[in-house]
Amino acid sequence: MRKIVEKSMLGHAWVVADGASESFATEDDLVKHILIGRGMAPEDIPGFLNPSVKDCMPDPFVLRDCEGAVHVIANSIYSKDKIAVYGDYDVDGITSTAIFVSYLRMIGADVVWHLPTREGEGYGLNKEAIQKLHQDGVKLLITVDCGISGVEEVEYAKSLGMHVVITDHHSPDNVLPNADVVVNPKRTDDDSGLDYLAGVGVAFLVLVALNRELKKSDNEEIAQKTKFINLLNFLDCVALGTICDTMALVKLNRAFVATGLKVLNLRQNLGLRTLMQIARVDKVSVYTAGFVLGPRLNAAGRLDSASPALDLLLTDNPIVAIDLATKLDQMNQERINIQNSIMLQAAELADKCCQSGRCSLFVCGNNWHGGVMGIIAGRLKDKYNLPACVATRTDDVINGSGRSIPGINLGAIIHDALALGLVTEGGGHAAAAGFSLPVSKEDEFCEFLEKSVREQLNGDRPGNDICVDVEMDAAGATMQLVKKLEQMEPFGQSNPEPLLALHGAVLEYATLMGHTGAHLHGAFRTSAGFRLEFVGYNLVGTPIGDFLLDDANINTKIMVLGRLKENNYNGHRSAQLTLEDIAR
Ligand SMILES: [Mn+2]
Repeated sequence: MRKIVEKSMLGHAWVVADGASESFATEDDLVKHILIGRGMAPEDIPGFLNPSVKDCMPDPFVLRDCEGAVHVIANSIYSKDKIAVYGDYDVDGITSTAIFVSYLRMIGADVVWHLPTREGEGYGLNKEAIQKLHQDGVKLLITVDCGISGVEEVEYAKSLGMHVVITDHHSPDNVLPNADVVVNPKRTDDDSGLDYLAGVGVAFLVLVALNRELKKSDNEEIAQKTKFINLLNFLDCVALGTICDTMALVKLNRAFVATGLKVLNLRQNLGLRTLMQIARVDKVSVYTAGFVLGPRLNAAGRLDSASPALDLLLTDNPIVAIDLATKLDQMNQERINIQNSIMLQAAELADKCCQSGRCSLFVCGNNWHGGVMGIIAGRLKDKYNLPACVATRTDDVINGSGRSIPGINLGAIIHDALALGLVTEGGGHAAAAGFSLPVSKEDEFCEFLEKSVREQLNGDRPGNDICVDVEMDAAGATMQLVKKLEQMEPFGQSNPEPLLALHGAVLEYATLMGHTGAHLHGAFRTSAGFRLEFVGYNLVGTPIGDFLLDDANINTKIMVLGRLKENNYNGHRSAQLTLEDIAR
């Protein structure tokens, strides 16, 4: 890594990967340089630039026990058993349930579903729900995006005589549930290399395998039905779940999302089409999937039950779709209001926490709404660049959610805390985790979190360096460059939009933008003599905002850091820099 700026206005060092900054003969090479600078092997680049499900799709049987799952499910279908799909209240869980239920309905199976409530039931399998399903005559229980830690619950379902197929992508504990079959790429004995899939990605692969099996079936009626099924149509849901679960958009995930966005934009799913209309989404991108559609699908589960979101994905009635989409839109607004009021309190506590010199944040309030803990933890993590846990205290119990920064495995910390008895329930991934503990353990947990984070940091403070993809003259920031960089789409987790450090930008003007007074826009002049327009979100009140809005700095030559996008203003297309930092 080569340092190009020691200390920017926001206090960061800017570094570029060696090799990424070499002069490039053509712009094609620029994209290649960026990818190599990000650590990609040259031979992987062509596949990356042309993501196709056909090329990336493995035989689903590479997933450990996928074959077994297909047999158990197919047998239930042949015997006309009642099947329950058991999911989760977040977008990944809802979309997983939607594709499984849709498929089983298409094939003519007798299928019901269950999504637990966040507050009443909590994440994962629970015995009350299993008992209810059993009473309703369910013979086969299929979990999606959950189930891997339900050892006791699976035991219970088996004792009632149910068959159980687990499909999940969460990290297993030491003991796997004693289900008929467990499909989970994170099983230690699974060597598919597909551990980066979302729950909906795992569910999709099982469906691909199941469909292939049923096609060959002796049962004419079922084999006939498979002829009318095109599983690629489910990729709208697969893309949504993968994006909203913030999975890395690499390999098969990248192909799922690239193709899934196309399916989303065909607007085949009535519910999603209606939600797009109500949310005024013209074209779905990773951004709109993650920040416009996702929050609306999540909103119901945050406030109450996620069922309306699943109903929306499954409905074929336009009146019902409008009704549900409107309801989700309103619930999302309600969620934002709740979140904003809690955010004010949480930010104050986090400030104190941070001033004490901690490397981890733990903030807890009385009777905060549990459904927004994860979102607030994410905001605090971004603001302070520290792993953040946000929790609500109700009676004697604390329930919380955490979000972590690269390099700190929060899921492992929660697992350790569970093993030590500091939390009563908990689990998660490196970047996100959830937990519950008694109030009496609050201080001890808070200290354990700090100690564990410090151990993982190994004496460092979380990195303050910004990795730049390309260092170049501002004169190169043109529409041609934007078009080249678009080859790297879809952007998202593990594939951010390229970050450019541009030399020789001369400030022409800057002014406030929008009604909140937090954003800026303006223009730089470049050595080529043209204007490069910029926008800066939430920069007012920062050293950058102060610099740009000071007329004394007009005509000053600076280095600017940002991402280049196409700006379409009344049909006039131009390259526009989303400004993130400045160096003198
Ligand atoms: Mn998930």
